[in-house]
Amino acid sequence: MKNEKTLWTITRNFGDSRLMPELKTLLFCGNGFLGVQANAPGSSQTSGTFINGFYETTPITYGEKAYGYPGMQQVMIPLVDVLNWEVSKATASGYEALDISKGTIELDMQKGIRKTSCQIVGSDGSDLLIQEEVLTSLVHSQCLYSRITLKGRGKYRITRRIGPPNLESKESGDPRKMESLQKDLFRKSDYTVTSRGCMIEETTTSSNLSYRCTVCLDRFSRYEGIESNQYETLYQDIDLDESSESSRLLMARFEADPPSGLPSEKVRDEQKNFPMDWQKICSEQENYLKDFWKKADTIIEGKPEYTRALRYNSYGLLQSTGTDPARSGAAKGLSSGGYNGHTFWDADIYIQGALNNIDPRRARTLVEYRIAHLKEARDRAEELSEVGALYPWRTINGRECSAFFPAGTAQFHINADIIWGLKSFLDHSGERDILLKGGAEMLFETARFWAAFALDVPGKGYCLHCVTGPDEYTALVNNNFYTNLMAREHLSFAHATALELLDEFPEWTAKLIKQLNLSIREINSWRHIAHHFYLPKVEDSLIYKQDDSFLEKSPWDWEHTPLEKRPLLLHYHPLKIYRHRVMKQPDVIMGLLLQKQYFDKEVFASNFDYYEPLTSGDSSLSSAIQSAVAALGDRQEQAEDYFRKNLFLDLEDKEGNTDNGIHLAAMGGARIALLYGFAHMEISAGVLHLNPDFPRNWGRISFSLLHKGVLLKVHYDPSDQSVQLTADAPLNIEINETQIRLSKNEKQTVRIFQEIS
Ligand code: IFM
Repeated sequence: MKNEKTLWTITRNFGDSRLMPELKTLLFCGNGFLGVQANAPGSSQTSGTFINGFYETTPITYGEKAYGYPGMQQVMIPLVDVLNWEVSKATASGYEALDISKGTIELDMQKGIRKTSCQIVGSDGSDLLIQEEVLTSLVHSQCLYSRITLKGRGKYRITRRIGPPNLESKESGDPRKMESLQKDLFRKSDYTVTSRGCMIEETTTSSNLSYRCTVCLDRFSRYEGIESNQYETLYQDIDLDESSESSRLLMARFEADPPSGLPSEKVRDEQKNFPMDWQKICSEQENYLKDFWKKADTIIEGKPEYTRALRYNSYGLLQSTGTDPARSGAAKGLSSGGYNGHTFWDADIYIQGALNNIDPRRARTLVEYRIAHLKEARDRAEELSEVGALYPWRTINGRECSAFFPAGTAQFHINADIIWGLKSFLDHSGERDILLKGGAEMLFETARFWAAFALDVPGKGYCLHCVTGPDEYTALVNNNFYTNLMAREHLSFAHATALELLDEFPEWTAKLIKQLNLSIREINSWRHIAHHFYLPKVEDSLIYKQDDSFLEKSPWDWEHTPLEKRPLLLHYHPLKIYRHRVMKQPDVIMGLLLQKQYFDKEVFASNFDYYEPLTSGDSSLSSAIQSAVAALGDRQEQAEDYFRKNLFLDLEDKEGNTDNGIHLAAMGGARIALLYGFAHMEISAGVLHLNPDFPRNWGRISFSLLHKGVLLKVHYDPSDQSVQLTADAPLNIEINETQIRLSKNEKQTVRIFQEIS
């Protein structure tokens, strides 16, 4: 077993004062509200700083525009950079910048701090250690800290340049990157120098959003304001002739939508109360994380790299999602502006799916974000001449901004994904009050969409025509299996929930039904449609068809597709790809996984085997699902291969695009594969079921999960297939079909016997 501490840290080296591009995002720090990329000292690279959901809008230019195409793009934009600094040494003739070109950068996931260290030899031949610690507070979410410590001898000056971000992004032709931005992002920028730092307040040109950043130094020697659009330069002096080590702290407090026109005395007053006690900030951060890891940590004995990678993936979820329903979880989290900072179904399935039993507060926030945008979803349904509510495929502010409808708006499954998120949140947390706080309304309005959209085709049942499923290498098809299956479940759940609510809260529910102009007849029609939904299937076989025509298409010619032409989406016109039986990401098996209660091992195995060779894996959302379904189908070797591929996607930059941002869906996918796949987790009739079957070559596996507020700890030993369980409150649970009643803190061990195939 590696040294315990190294399993909590991610460490990388840098040289020439430059970070490798992927390290900026891999080692970002965030707290759900604020995100800041990794920086190297003395570097001209700016580190992107993001407020979750803070965006600018730009018009979308179409060659040929049709009715209902979104008009405006939303782009999460980088804000003022406060992590640009260098150190200089006092000499007889002034200050001389030190050449800090090499160093080490380490992300500590237990402490919640990123530390950059550079050891240099000063001009007098003595050693000087320079360290920066960066912390985005999980307790004070508006606050970002940078603390610089020098160890050595001499007099030094830290120069901090509080400046605009570098907007060098070029048109790349890669849809996964951030849109290139124009320079005049802000129509208004105010800079105020205060006695302890400075304040920057900016308002975007088109979206008209404002933020304020108040920078505060603990020991502030003097300031110098330079040209207006360069913001400020701040100095902190350190005299190491008096001691051999000294630190200087900077705090930047970011507020979204701040009260405007704050008088400078008020700023000064506020600054006095800013949390600036470093020891306290660190211990608050560590305590927060202690609590998080109690629920989120997974240890796989004998596989230290897996343990560390699992921690990194869960940590990424924590850093990129918060507790403010105005902000969701973007595909790249808060690590970059990749995918323009948009929220996709990644948030409802992969991110929330993982957070449901680690951090219900964050999971709930993701549901609340959707509820908060029901109005925009209703407007969109109306714009498309549909009924009820239709959520956007990609968005920040709740409005659709996907310019390419075949792989955008046509992914109608987003409605059912959001409701899968709602249902799974309810199953895990038991917080049914969310239904009364907008959840039921969202559920009913989105169900209405399906009820009107589905067409009853004689001989088949209810069909969905002209839709795109999760597999973006196939578009605008009839009866996509995933979409039909998820819509069917959505309608059943809406019907069942309406009846339950009528029973539990008759008056409240009757009022809602009236307000939505619903009727019991309409609600009952949801059950009828669900019962008669069509699922495409190959006759006399266990194979489900991806859609009505997919299996008839000609196979992709892999033999003549050189590696340089991968991923296909960057080298072939969509129409070429759409005509072939090739998949970007799992579709049928994803549906089987999310509705696993309806299928058995043989179905998982057959469909996994059938679709695996057709899946190009060009999407980072693939491996986790393939791992989970392989595990459910008892394909242990493949399950582990895909698990590993997914787990190290960013840590090893497997797709060569981590510089565009981390892949938050894959990060959530790691836990999904672990629990829904290897541990066969399911909740049925309110009871948690587990049937762990981890690879036999793994050592003991320890993981925890929260079920309706109860913390369950599970230790599974593959050598004798025993499961040891403890819970911090009484809990009923089923292990491999054996019902168990756990009393508070009681330890129980259960032996399970998996069939060896
Ligand atoms: O949501 C995904 C989609 O499924 C595939 N393209 C990338 C999106 C963001 O991760």
